[in-house]
Amino acid sequence: MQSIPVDPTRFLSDLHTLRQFGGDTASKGVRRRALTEADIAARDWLAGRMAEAGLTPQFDPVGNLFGLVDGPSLLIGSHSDTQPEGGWLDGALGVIAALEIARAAREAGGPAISAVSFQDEEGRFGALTGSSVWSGKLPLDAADRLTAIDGTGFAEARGQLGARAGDFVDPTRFTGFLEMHIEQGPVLHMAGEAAGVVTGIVGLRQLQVTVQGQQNHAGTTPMAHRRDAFTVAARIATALPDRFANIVTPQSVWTIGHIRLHPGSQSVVPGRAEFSLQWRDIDPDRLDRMEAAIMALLRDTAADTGCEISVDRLRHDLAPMPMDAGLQAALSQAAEAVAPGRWRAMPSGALHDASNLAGLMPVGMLFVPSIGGISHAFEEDTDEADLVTGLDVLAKAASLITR
Ligand code: HGY
Ligand code: MN
Ligand code: MN
Repeated sequence: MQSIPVDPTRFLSDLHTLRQFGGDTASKGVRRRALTEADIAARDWLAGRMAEAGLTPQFDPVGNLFGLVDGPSLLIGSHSDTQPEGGWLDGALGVIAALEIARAAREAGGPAISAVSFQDEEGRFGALTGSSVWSGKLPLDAADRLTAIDGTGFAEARGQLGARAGDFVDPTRFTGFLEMHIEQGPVLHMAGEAAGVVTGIVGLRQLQVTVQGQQNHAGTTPMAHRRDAFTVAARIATALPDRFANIVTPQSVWTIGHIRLHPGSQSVVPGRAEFSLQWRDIDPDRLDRMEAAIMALLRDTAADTGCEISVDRLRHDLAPMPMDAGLQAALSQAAEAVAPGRWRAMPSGALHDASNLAGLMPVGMLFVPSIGGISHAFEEDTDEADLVTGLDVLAKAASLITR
């Protein structure tokens, strides 16, 4: 089967170079939050590698970085920003695989392949912010009102791009989108398999919940007289499993990932607790039922405790998104050719920029194994042989798709 003649050594070398930007000294992990100095420096390096590969680098107004070929092309890519304590492969793998395949395609005289690194996939400001704005799902003025946990505004942060920022790239120039990504879960690694052809990406919803109790003295306030905002927040967190019992499946997930107590002093009963509550599922109807259960729980808790409980939608909803059947077929054919019998079709419990592009063009995703299923942590890793296998599958699939 014909493929694009990729260079695994060059691919791995670029992957390890990208890891240096914001690299942790004691692990392979990375700190490269969206639009920080490390992120922008990494994108400047990437733009240089794109130019050396004969692609035309173009930053758009929100920091998405494209490596373009003239005319219609298949777009391949992911994101190069990370979580606060990120793994070296989350996003970066798909960006460097895109660079290598686009570069090798140009060296071979075709097919026409462009590359992209989207901005703020990891939600320092919103959720999949760069691809949400680019795909038209999030208006730029709404994105500019987003703020990071440290109070930095998105408008202020993207202003650091300075003269780099060009126009938005027209999505209609692309014939489809492929994203390779680490699985970030345990399935492939536990099964000893090399590749996952993604069938669909979960939907996500997220609320910012504020519990307003009564700030008070930690020594003189009897327990029965307290309206302790943290205790009420904890009560909500521990009540969720029961409220979800008849709604969720083993694939449904919910997370309280960030909580802030006011005033945050050891000798003060916290008067206010603000926490994020995120839930995900592949079924939109189940997302609705989970939301109804959450709102009922918040109402009941407010009535029982006398605390005021309010919610804000932290980010725009992300609907569950099926992957294109044709691209799934090409990825499956390529996986069977490269790793016969060592691949599977599977859903994605993680979000990806591919979700945002699915409404604009045919979209497909490919997973490679995560050792121990660990991700969003410095320990995230994948055997280099599996990285190269993934690159070979992706290159073959790209060759099939563009034939
Ligand atoms: O949260 C996610 O699923 C993605 O990895 N940012
Ligand atoms: Mn990612
Ligand atoms: Mn991630």
